[in-house]
Amino acid sequence: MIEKTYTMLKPDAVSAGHIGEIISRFERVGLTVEKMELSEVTTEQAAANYAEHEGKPFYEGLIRYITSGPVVKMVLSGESAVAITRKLMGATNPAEALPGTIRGDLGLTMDANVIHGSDSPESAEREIAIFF
Ligand code: IDP
Ligand code: MG
Repeated sequence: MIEKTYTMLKPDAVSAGHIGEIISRFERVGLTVEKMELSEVTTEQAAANYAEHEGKPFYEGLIRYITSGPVVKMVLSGESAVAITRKLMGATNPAEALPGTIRGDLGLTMDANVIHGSDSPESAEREIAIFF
């Protein structure tokens, strides 16, 4: 099914100059960039995006990190866009992400794990409304 997903290149990806590399990986599998913006995330947007994690020990650090510098916000579309994007991203912890995945190749820590991607079409719809 053709669907949309929300993807965000985190501050470490932008400061390390990995924007082009990551977008290339998505384009290579046939996903389409529908919308894209480089800007900072507000505290309100961060809290809405990560509402499911409120109260967890890493929550405050996560909000601080995602608001610490410019990010690239994107809407990608294509066949199974959510699942394909998650597969290309790799495991949440870069130490466990396989080589060949975005986090496995470019990530170092749980905070600086390069990229956010929606985990379901429903999350994608909610997250796109937060950022666009
Ligand atoms: P995801 O980004 O792979 O969907 P989630 O579990 O939704 O992973 O967590 C959101 C973000 O919160 C992660 O990308 C990571 O940056 C951070 N995070 C998740 N779990 C931990 C943890 O146990 N310690 C520190 N940071 C975490
Ligand atoms: Mg998640």
